Parts: sequence; C-alpha cells; structure tokens
Amino acid sequence: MLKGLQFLPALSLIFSFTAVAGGHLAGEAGAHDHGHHDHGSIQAAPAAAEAKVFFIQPADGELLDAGEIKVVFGIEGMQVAPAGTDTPNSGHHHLLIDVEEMPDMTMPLPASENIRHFGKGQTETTLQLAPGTHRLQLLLGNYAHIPHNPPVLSQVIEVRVK
Ligand SMILES: [Cu+2]
Repeated sequence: MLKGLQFLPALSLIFSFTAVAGGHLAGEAGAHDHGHHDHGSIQAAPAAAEAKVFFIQPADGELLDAGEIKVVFGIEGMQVAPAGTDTPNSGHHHLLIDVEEMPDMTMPLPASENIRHFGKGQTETTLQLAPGTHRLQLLLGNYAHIPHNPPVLSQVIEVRVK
C-alpha cells in the first residue's frame, strides 16, 4: 500500500511533464507555420496612429449615372501591399457595399458581393450598382485579410444611382 502511494505522485509527475512538453512543441509548430511571427501580428497588425483610408471618388452624396461606376481608394499613413505580402505598416483595400452588420474585425474578412477584396493591391475599381441609395466604406486588411488594430476604416459614404 505504501509502495502504491509513492508510485502515484511519480506517475502524475511524468504525465504533467509530458503535457508541458507537448504544449510547447505545438506552440513552436504553430509559430513556424506563420513564419516566426508572434500571434499578435497574425491576428491584427498594429495600424499606424495616423493611418486612414478614404474615397477619392465618388463623393459622399453624389448622384451617379447607372452603369460603370468608378471608385477610387485613397490611403494615408500606410502602404498598399498585395495579400500574402507581409510588409510592415501595409494592407490591401476592402470595399464594403451596403454592409448592415460589420464583419468580425479579428478574423480574415469574408469575401462576398458586399465585401470585396482587392488583394492584388488595386486602388480603384468599377462597380455596377442597382438604382437607389448605396452605402460604401473602405476597410484595410493585412496580408492575411485581417483588419488592423484598431481597424483602418473609412467614413461611410452614401451615393445615389439613377
Ligand atoms: Cu482581403
């Protein structure tokens, strides 16, 4: 009986050591997958304090003809870089069109008709919008399509299409 009691603590020591070693190895593997960056930079790269994105065109409140609507993106305080290119202080544009509920800012942004990615580093696009009022907003995402922290979001502009 005494022998059994002595054996148990030894066993649990072995188990806890294994658990610690396993966790450590898993953490190292994860860091390696992401190219040796800490997890903070993977989830949300810091945004430059003065960083901003904005619409060069169209203007807020502009009345537009139907058809091809040219939209030009502006950026200040950060640089545009294609998706997959982990350059500090950079990102690529996302155009939010009539988005009612903001996406999760800690995850890669989904891609849809309403959330368009410009992962090649484009700074303009042409849109086909239905007649009526539309809300447009720009949101920068990092190389992995994750918004920065804090998110670099433009003002919402509203345009009317004839
Ligand atoms: Cu993206």
